[in-house]
Amino acid sequence: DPFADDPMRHPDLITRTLKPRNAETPEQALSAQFITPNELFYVRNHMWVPKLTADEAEAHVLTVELPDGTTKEYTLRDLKTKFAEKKITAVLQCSGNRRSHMSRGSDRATNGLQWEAGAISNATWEGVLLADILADAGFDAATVRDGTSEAQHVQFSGMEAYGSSIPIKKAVDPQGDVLLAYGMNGKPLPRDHGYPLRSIVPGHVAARSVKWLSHVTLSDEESPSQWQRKDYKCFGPNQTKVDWEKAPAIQEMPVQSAITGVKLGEWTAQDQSAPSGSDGPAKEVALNGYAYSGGGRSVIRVDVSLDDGKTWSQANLLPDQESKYDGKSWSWKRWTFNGAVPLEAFKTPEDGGAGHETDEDKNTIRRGTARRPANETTQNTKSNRRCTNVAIKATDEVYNTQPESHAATWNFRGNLATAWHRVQVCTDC
Ligand code: MTE
Ligand code: MO
Repeated sequence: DPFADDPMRHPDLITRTLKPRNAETPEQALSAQFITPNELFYVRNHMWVPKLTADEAEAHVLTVELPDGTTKEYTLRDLKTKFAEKKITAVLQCSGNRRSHMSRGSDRATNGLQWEAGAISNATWEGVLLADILADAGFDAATVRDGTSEAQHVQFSGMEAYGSSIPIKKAVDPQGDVLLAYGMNGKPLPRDHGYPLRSIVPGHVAARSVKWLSHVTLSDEESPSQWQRKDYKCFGPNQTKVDWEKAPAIQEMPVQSAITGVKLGEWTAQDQSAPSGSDGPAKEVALNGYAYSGGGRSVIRVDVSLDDGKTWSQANLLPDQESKYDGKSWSWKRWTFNGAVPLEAFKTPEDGGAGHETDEDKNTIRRGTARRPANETTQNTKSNRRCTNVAIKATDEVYNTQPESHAATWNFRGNLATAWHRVQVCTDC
């Protein structure tokens, strides 16, 4: 059993598969703090977890290979003692984050782990800049700027066989902040997150942040691995013939957001300033969640709709210390919203409403976007239960925003599920 030596995991992580271990951060922990605690950071492993003692870790060798085939070796000790340490607070998000929303929201299955909104986390990473190591190994970054570089890609290989690559431009960009990290939130990297060394590629899909890193290879080609060439790409919703070679590998992430908490409160007389303009009774609702965009683009606004997308208000972006690195923003933003859903927004399915709950408590919500078919009958006909969808979407600093429907961006691998996050809320009217 290659997984026999896998580490112990926190029981609150939501396990999707055990061997290899894939587990998401629970919703509450996504919004409870700006920095995700190490033990609740989501885990995405394609294989087993390499095991090194502390001594083996210090002696762990990173081999850097230049385009002419020459190599230079660095032990972890070398990296820690001979180069300036840099700390970067950055999100990692799997390309499959919210995949289950895409499957349910488009009524079309997708291949892959059916993540909810927890295949994303935020941490402060300690390490050395990849650009410093490449310079020390003898690579001249000026050749990238003047277009004479032989190397177009930096390939990363992990000890267990996983590999992927990033464009050389990102690797040598002084504002790229690509790290070779040995620390996570002030502690050595946990085994699940790459002990003793991993790459951290801020703003890019987490598949490029290679754990248990042992080789860095400069090449005119992308990593030959299946995870670079035959995975982590998107195709059109109705494209039947896919040409893996033609589609670019996902690198920078698009804008994303999710609702991680919903609480219904009392019935109140509605605030006159509500966008619906209604002054009838309304149900208090408190929402929270995260928003993030790739490429260092910061989220500038999160919009909330309490009536399934007809009218919108703005959420509060929390004053979390936003680490801006030369104008780049690698972290998520947390947001909160307090509002009231007007009575008339709650609909029964017969009204063409958002669905009909029969078997849950008053203040619970049903996750995702799945709607029951209109012709579905319900056992509990006495219920006055009415439902509506609350929805959110984020906009980043270049005014990219999230698409309305998953159907529009559906792809069979279920990558980059970034449609509005809709959550059904129900109450007895
Ligand atoms: N690196 C190695 N060596 N092996 C892996 O399976 N998975 C990748 C990336 N790096 C992976 C890897 C993927 S797809 C993701 S989403 C992130 O690691 C997850 O990082 P985490 O487990 O620290 O959250
Ligand atoms: Mo991933």
